[in-house]
Amino acid sequence: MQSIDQQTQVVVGLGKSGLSLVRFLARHGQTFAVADSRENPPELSTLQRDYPQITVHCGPLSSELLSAAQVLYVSPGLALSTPAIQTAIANGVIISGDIDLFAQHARAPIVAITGSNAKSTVTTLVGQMCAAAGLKVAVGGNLGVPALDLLDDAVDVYVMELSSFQLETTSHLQARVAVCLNISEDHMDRYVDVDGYIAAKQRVFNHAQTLVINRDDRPSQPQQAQSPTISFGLSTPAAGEFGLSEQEGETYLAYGDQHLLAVSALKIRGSHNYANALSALAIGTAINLPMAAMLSALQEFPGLEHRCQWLRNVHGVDWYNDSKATNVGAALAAIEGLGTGNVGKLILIAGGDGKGADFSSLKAPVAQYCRAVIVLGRDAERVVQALGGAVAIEHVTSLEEAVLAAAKRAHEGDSVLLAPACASLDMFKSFEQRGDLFAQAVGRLL
Ligand code: UMA
Ligand code: ADP
Repeated sequence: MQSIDQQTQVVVGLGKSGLSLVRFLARHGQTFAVADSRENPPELSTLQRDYPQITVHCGPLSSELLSAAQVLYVSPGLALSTPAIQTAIANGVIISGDIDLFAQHARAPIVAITGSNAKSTVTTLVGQMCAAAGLKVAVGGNLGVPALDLLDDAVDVYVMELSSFQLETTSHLQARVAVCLNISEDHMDRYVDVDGYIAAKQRVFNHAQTLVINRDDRPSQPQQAQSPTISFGLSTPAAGEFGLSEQEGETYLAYGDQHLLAVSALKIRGSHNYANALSALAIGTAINLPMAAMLSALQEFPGLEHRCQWLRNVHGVDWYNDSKATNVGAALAAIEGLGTGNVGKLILIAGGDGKGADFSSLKAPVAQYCRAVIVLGRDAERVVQALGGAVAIEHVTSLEEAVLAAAKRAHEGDSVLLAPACASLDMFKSFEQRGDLFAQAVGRLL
């Protein structure tokens, strides 16, 4: 057993990231301890089975242990404001995380993708573009495989989804390309104010070689850009920019004055998804992917499950599953994204665990694009209050009921959209379960 004062490094947190750190540090023959504030962290049994020699401290974090370290590798789920971590910082302990170590050991360029929404969609799409270009690509981070588990000298490019939590502990990213896709309020239970949240996201740009910038979204842009930038947005692009361009009644993805692909050729729907396609093209351009490979991947991309996913058409009504709209920004994007292109109206299904969010920004787009809103879940009444009579409202107590209510209210040409603007945890195990149950109920419609 190692004593506390021999430990110069402590892995704080024993979930997925913590275990990936343990594997990495052990593989490199390093001495370290592990601490987790939970009595029984998720990866404890794996650690005890595979690394019985490593000291683990479970239960309330000890300031003494953490302050005696030189470096803490803090897991993303733990706030840096945690008192024992703050004491360690005050004692001069260096704070780092898995992404820092990953970046220091990656031998291939890193594409770093953050933002409040669309990270998983764009990360997956860029990964598919790289594969279509014949590159050996590793995709992960906040999505899927933890960063350190991706390290492999045979990889040509890493495409990484990064959360604000991961970026907080990252000082050495130096991405080949960095993007913050968009900013809308989220995780306000973790940050003092929205500025703290934005500052964490903006760390993605630190020492990046090329910055990809959303020209429609000021808060997502770096304060000052010293590196070359490529912008994307829904307006007509200037030379060197990505945007949308109209010709003979058709809307095209465009690069400067070059029309690339009609949006009608995409499988992903809604103007927010056009922005996602444009951001992926900008990222791919920054790493010199051939345009033909990018466009072929883009045309094939069906989108991810539970993200504005088209399910079926029943009696002239399209049904969409956007269960991943767990915050107001994502729901707004879906309502506006589908609403603008639609001939009919939307029937919105919303509500759940609102995480203390302010729903008032839903009122105007709901009034403009929706025929009715079906509400359910713990914060249903808060959604109703925020909508302030903008549209017809119906309360239900289950998703099954919501589907039947929406089917009754929809007219031919309308779309029904599950975009709850809320987390699912008051009624479901996860947003995936909520989306699956919705899809099953829609599948049963005759
Ligand atoms: N926790 C404690 N005590 C500890 C350590 C953690 O109570 O000592 C709690 C945290 O408060 C949190 C939970 O344990 O509620 C998980 O935290 P973690 O840091 O151990 O999480 P990991 O299992 O390492 O998973 C993390 C990401 N999770 C979070 O950031 C909360 C995963 O993203 C990511 O896939 C994984 O690392 C690999 O990189 C998930 C996520 O929800 C998908 N991310 C958030 C999001 O997308 O909104 C940011
Ligand atoms: P993340 O990984 O950032 O959570 P996802 O790709 O999983 O991103 O999508 C999360 C939610 O954001 C989904 O509800 C999706 O429909 C919505 N969304 C997709 N693109 C955008 C966009 N450009 N702006 C805002 N919301 C978006």
